[in-house]
Amino acid sequence: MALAPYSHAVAPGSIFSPASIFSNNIGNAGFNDEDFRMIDHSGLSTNFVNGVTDFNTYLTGNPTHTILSNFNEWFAPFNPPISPGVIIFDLGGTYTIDAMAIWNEESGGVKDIALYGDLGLIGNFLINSNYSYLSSGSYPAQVVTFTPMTTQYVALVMNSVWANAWPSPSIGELAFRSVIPEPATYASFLGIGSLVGLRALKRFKRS
Ligand SMILES: [Ca+2]
Repeated sequence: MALAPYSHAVAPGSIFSPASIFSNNIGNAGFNDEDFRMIDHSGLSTNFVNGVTDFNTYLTGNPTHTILSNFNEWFAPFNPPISPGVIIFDLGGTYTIDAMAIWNEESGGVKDIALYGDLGLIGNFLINSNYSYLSSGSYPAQVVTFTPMTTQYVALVMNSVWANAWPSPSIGELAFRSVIPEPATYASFLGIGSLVGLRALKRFKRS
């Protein structure tokens, strides 16, 4: 199953998944572990609505991801021949993002990653290992924040993984936060609105 590309309204500060996987240079382990398992909300303890649910509120509730891999997590083939692995996500439209929540798989999760958007490097990040969550049956999200970038595509470059060497990178789920406009944006908008209102009022008085 492939997720159809979509363009949707995204509320400021909301959480949303990429619409589709644009490319994946290291492939999938099997039919139960395809790459879209990390963008289809599978395995999450509580769900969210793309572009509607508030990112910060949702993450404050500590949503976790199951360690059961089948139909829930992406796994690359064992010992993928290409390094680094690069997965490019299509957000389904052009959005401004400033954070990513990642539920990093507990045994073969990614470690040192770089994110790139349409305008270049978003940032380099160390993603934690959640290996200790094997016994609990689920693992939490890690949130990384960065300078806002307006982009349609996000490339995730896997420079290293937590498991030994390069056996089988894996991610449970990831999603992004849309940017809340700066107060200055609101102020300028209100300024324009006031100016228009003033002109309308003057016209009204003249009539
Ligand atoms: Ca998942």
